[in-house]
Amino acid sequence: MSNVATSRLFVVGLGGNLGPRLELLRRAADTLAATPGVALLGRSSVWESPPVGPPQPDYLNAAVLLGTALEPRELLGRCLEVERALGRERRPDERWGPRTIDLDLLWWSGGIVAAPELRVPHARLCERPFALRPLVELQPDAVDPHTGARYAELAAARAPLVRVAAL
Ligand code: A4P
Ligand code: MG
Repeated sequence: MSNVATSRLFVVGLGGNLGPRLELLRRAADTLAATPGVALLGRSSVWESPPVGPPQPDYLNAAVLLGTALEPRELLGRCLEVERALGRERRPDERWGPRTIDLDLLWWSGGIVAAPELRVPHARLCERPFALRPLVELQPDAVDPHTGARYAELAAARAPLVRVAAL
């Protein structure tokens, strides 16, 4: 049994559409789980969907449930490190472009974070089945702190995604 302090729960979304997609999602989950002070409490399924945004390859998406005493900004910093370690390259001129790996803080147990560099829940969570679906596998009763809407209901109202694997 881990003795990591897990006073905060986070759901981190994983997505990618370049390279060995499934392997990269699994490596991202394992690398996050190896972070000192972070306990991996759950893994969602892996879901495939067409891209939202410019034409590009289809995405795989998943999520992990983490318990930690880290602050949201500290965990965001760790996510950016893991993205870099797995070969993420950012092109400043291109929004929603293809990527090997994208890690987003989708939701946490502490309510709303609204800073220029970090918004939690993720700003586009409610519109995105590929983020909602894995989130509700891990936190079926979670609600949007802005509106009180249940994420499970928002996910159910969207077209179903294709489940391709366990994470
Ligand atoms: N940032 C602010 N809030 C957060 C948060 N909650 N989690 C800031 C993570 N980062 C957050 O992110 C830019 C900056 O956002 C970060 O440095 C952080 O300070 P980024 O990863 O460089 O940019 P991005 O991911 O391209 O931007 P964005 O707007 O977050 O993209 P999305 O919304 O993640 O969309 N289609 C499918 N089917 N599946 C996908 O996963 N993903 C995208 C990217 C587009 N289409 C997709 C998918
Ligand atoms: Mg991102």
